[in-house]
Amino acid sequence: MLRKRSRLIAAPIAAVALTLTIAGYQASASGSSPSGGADRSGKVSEATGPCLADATTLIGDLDGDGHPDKISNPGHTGTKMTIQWGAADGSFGEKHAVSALLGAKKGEVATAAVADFRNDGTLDMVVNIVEPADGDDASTARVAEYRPGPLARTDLSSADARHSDIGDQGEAQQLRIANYGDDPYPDLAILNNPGDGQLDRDVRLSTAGSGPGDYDYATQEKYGEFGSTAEPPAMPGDGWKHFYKPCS
Ligand SMILES: [Ca+2]
Ligand SMILES: [Ca+2]
Repeated sequence: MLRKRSRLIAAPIAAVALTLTIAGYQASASGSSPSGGADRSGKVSEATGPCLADATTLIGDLDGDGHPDKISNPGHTGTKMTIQWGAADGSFGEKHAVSALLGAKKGEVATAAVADFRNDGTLDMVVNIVEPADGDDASTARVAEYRPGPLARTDLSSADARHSDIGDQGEAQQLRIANYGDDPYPDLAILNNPGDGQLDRDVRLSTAGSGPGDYDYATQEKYGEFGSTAEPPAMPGDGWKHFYKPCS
């Protein structure tokens, strides 16, 4: 099943990569400044769009000041994410733990995923903060939101934040970027503990207007996986790679 799907999406990915290459070439050919200083009318994000410094490090503007920031996501899990804000000279500041910026309290687990979920040129974030239950029943997230960029440096808030249902039916242990359906909108894979020893890969598909959508049974059947704490479901580790090319 998985093998069949990966074969089917190989050609579209190649096409997307080619398109990106052409777009990058046109951007440099038209003389856009790579520092992003001159043209602030939306061309900046094209010329300095997000890129991968390595498999777990995304370079892109998260706070909307026009300077790329460094987002590190060790292990792809979304639980150890750090951000270093970029300066005008291209350097990066000190590492801030996303959990601290989000205001996670003692005993809480903060999980985040960063991508341009609406593919509108701004990086966005999905956040989940939950205090895991110690019994069989899962607890509900204290904060579960989709936060379209740009985000505030101080607390990663967004003027357009909205509730996400990722924390309503279980404890999200991991949030990962995924590519389902091979469209330009990054999707979410959630390692979800719904209680009673179950551990599932839940999915949320993104659309142009709204970013990650709500739980949908048909989608879950198609892309999700049911597992247990003893046999956890497989989780994607290459989500960013589908949507962002290496920084050259
Ligand atoms: Ca920035
Ligand atoms: Ca966006």
